[in-house]
Amino acid sequence: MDCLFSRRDVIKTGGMTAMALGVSGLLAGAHGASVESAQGVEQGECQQRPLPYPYDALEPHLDKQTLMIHYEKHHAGYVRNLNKTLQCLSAAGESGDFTLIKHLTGEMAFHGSGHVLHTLYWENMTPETDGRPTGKLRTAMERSFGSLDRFRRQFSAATNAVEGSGWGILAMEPFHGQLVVLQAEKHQDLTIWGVFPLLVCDVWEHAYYLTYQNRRSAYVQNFLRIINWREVADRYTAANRFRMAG
Ligand code: MN3
Repeated sequence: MDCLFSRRDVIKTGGMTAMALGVSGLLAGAHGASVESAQGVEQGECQQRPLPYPYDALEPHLDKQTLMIHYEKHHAGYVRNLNKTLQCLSAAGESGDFTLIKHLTGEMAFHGSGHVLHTLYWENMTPETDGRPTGKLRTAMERSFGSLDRFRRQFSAATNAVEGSGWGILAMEPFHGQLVVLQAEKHQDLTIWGVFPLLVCDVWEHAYYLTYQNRRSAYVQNFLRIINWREVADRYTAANRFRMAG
């Protein structure tokens, strides 16, 4: 079965390229075609990439137990359920029985988005942060938000205010080339179609509750201290290749 993050994606070609592949792979899975196999990627189930650092590497901001449970149980669960869903969609395509198509399509959006966002989340954090955005990413952030400080305040406010379980997301909107801050409820709701996520912060309680309990804003504040801005800049560079701005 084709899938959105197969083993080949571990060979990093830039975060956004992998994510763009992921989106095509997801669609390919839904339609039974095989985008990645056309590029030589082996067939197989969706897989998690290896965590790019040890479980305790982000302490004291994120504790070892939280990371372990989050990666091995929560993220892995989305991948497992995505694989099941893609198998069911493939079976539906073969049999022509689309009785469950509404359910399956919703499941694919939920688990597929969960898998994509967690993959981005692990890789946009680092124990060795480079401090702050630089270069073209910084220029774009200043253009879109006024200043880095205003970005920080908007991102924090939006992320803190996500209703229920969800994500805070810095994204590039390709039609106008603007950077935007979005909230995602669950994993898949409230997006602007076509945006490329550059920086994502998981605010499901499983991401922070062991250390922070109900203090989501303290978690978000510390999350912003462990950003891999180099990775975010790489995603921005890759996203710019998809700009549709006039
Ligand atoms: Mn999570």
